[in-house]
Amino acid sequence: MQLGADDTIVAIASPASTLARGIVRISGPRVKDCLAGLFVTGAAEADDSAEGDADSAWRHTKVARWWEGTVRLPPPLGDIPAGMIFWPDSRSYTRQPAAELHLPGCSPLVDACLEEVCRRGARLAERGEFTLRAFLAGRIDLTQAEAVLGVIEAATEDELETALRQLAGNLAEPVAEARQSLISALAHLEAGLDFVDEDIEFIGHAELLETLSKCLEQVEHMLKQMERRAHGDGPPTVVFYGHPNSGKSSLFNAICGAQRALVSRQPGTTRDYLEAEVTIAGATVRLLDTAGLDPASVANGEESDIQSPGTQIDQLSQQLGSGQLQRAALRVLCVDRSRACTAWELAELRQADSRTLAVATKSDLPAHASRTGAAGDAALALGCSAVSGAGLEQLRTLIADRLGASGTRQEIVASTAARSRASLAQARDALRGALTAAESQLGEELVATELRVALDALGTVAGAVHHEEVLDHVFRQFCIGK
Ligand SMILES: Nc1nc2c(ncn2[C@@H]2O[C@H](COP(=O)(O)OP(=O)(O)OP(=O)(O)O)[C@@H](O)[C@H]2O)c(=O)[nH]1
Ligand SMILES: [Mg+2]
Repeated sequence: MQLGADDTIVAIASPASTLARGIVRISGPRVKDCLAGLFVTGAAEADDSAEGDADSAWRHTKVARWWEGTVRLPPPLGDIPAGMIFWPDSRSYTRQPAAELHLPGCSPLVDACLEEVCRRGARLAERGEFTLRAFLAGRIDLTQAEAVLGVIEAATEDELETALRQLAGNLAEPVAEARQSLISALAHLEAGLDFVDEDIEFIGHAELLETLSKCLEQVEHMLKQMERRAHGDGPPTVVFYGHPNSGKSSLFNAICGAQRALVSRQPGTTRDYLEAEVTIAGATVRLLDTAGLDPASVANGEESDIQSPGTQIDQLSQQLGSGQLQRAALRVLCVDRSRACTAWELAELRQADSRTLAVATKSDLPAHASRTGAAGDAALALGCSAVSGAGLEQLRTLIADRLGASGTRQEIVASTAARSRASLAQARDALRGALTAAESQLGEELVATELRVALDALGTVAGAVHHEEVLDHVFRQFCIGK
C-alpha cells in the first residue's frame, strides 16, 4: 500500500451488480487534467472546436457541485450523457481535488471511461486507497476508517448500528479528549524539567494527580465498553428459543453431546439460561438454552395485577432470554410440530430473517393435525429429533453455514476491537505507572516517561501514531473504489 497521496487515483465506485448507474471516482492533484476533454459541460452537440468553451465551466468553479454534461469516449462509443460531482479543492472526502463521474450503468462504458482517465495520467486505485487518503489527510481516524468498512459490510441492523456508532466517533472522541489532557500535562511537566534549577512549578502536584486519575478512569471506562461489545467479544452466540416444552433443552444437549440442561415434561423447566461452548465445523460457538416464551404472555401481552412468585420468575427469565436473543449472532427457533401452532410462532416464522433458523423439533413424533401445510411451515429449515438423532448433523451444518456467512463482518469489527483493546490496555498500564510515580513523588522524569508511553498507545487507537502494517491490514480489507 502506497502511503503517498501525490498520484491521482481512479476506480469504479459503483457495485458491479448495479445497473442504473456506473460511478468512476478520481482523487488527486491532477484530477482536472485527467478529465480535460473527457467530461464536457453543456451541450452534447458541441463540436470539437467549441470543446474548450463548453468544457471550461466546471474547470473554473471554486465550489463543489453537480454538473450535467457529456463524457466523450473514443469511437465507437462516442458521446455519452453523464453527470459529474467535482470538488475543486480540499473540501472533499480525501481532502484533495476529486470527482465522481456518473454514467449509465453499462460495464463497457464505465470500463472505457476508466481507461480514458488512466490514459490522461491517473493510475488505478488500490483497495481502500480513497479511505486511506481520507485518513492520512486527517479527515477520519483509524477507528472511523474501519467503521466505513463495517458500514459497507453490515448485513444486519445491529452490525450497521455498531459501525455507525463507531463512525460517529464513540471511541475516537474520548480518546482524543484523553490525549489532549495528557499532552497538556506532559508539556507542563517537560517545561518544568527544562527549568529544573529554577523554582517554577508549571503544573501543581494536585492538578497533575487529578488529570492522571481522570484520564485513567476514562481509559478504564473505554476498555470496559470494548469488552462489552457484543460482536467483538468471544465466539459467536447461538440462542435456542421458542415456547416452553418445545424441546430446546433437549436439542441443546444433543448438539453439545452432553446432558447439560435439565429436560422434563413439565413446561417451564428451564428458568435461567444455560450456556456451553462447542466446536462446530472447526469453529468455537457459544450455545445458549433459554427459558421458554410463554404463549399466554407473548400472545396477549396482558399482565395480571397479582403475580405469583412463579410468574415473576418466569417473566424475569424471559427478559433475560430476550436480551440474549437480541445480541445473538444466530437464533434457533424451536417449533414443536406435535403441538398446535400458536399466533406467536406464526408471527416469528413469518418474520424469520437470515439471523433466525427455524427448526421443527421432535420430528420422530407425528405432526399435529393443524400443522399439516400450516402457514409459516415453509420457513422451517429442517426437522430434527433429539430422541432419534435425525437432522442433528444437518442442523450443525446449517448453523456453521449461517455463522460463516457473517464471519468476515464479525472479523472486521472484532479486529478493530482487539487492536483498540490492546492499545487501551497499554495506555491504562502506563497511566497507572504514571499515577504511582506521581503519588510516591518518584520524580517528574519518570511520570513524563510513562505519559509518553500512554500517549503513544492512545495515539495508535485513533491512528494518530500509525504503523504501516496496521494500516496495510486495515485498508487491504476494503474493496477497490472505497
Ligand atoms: N419424542 C420426542 N420428545 C422430545 C424431543 N425433544 C424433547 N422431547 C420431550 O419434550 C419435553 C420437553 O423437552 P425440553 O427439552 O425440556 O423442552 P424445553 O423447550 O427446554 O422446555 P422448557 O425448558 O420448559 O421451556 C420432554 O419431555 C422431552 O423428553 C424429541 O426430539 N422427541
Ligand atoms: Mg428447557
